[in-house]
Amino acid sequence: MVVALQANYLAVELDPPDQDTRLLCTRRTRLSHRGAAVHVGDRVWVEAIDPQQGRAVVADVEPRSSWLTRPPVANVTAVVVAFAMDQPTFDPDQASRFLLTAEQTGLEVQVLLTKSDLLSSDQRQALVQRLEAWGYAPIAISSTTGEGLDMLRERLQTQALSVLCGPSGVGKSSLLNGLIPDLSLRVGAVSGRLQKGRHTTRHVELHPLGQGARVADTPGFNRPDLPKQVHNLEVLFPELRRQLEPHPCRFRDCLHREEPGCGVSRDWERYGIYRRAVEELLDLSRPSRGG
Ligand SMILES: Nc1nc2c(ncn2[C@@H]2O[C@H](COP(=O)(O)OP(=O)(O)O)[C@@H](O)[C@H]2O)c(=O)[nH]1
Ligand SMILES: [Mg+2]
Ligand SMILES: [Zn+2]
Repeated sequence: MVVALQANYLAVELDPPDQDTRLLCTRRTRLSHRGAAVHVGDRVWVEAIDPQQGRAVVADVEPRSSWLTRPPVANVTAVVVAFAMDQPTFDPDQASRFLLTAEQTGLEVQVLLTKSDLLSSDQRQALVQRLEAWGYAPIAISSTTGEGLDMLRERLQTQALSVLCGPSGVGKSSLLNGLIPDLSLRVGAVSGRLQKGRHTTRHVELHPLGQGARVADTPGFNRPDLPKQVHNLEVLFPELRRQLEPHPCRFRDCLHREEPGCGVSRDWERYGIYRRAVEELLDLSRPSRGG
């Protein structure tokens, strides 16, 4: 599996993960000629292995089972989305953009609420319940106190390849450092506004988490785009999905915007976020009126 891209080289680990099997690889020219891009997460065939130098050549790429564009990672099996309980303050709009992006993969989505040490237990519980009402089962976690780390490790170990995403500064790299003792990823300070947009995690790299499980830390970016298809939105909100599964709306192609007779309730926290997302996507798809 390709675990990192380093300039023109691919860092490849043999399966199952094992410390001593990392190979620095070039790629066969016919691979480049075929235009086959090789990405982190790809399963590849290597040849011309030089165990002394730890070198090899990538000869071919296996078909992908999934493909994430941002960050570019192949064969992801689960998406883990981290939000800070505080510092930075929980932002429901930003969180929803990350969650919609994660839901678009169709993969399992696990929510983490980080820096739980910064809130009182009442405040923590309120935030956990809020995310539960959104249809998630969040894990409250703190790299400072260690809360939730064991549960997270167990979850991740059941997944061949998890990707950890979320806004920058929420503590993703700190979490991985806590999970994988020898890792020492760079951790960024988030003091003040000047630090916004400064991302200390610059490349996607996969880290082993025991037998057959890997996790990727991802460079932070703070405002993912909305999904492109307005009619897909309803399936990307788990709490709306749950509402529609037993009682599908009787109108085909309904966008559930208070159309007379539409059965979708307005009584859920993110209804406003859903509505704004619908309007934004409809605006984008309208032909521009001059200018
Ligand atoms: N209070 C508290 N601070 C944390 C925790 N985890 C990370 N931090 C701090 O948050 C900042 C950003 O952490 P980092 O891991 O780089 O976040 P990333 O950008 O998501 O990778 C650093 O100053 C960390 O020391 C935590 O559990 N509790
Ligand atoms: Mg980081
Ligand atoms: Zn409807």
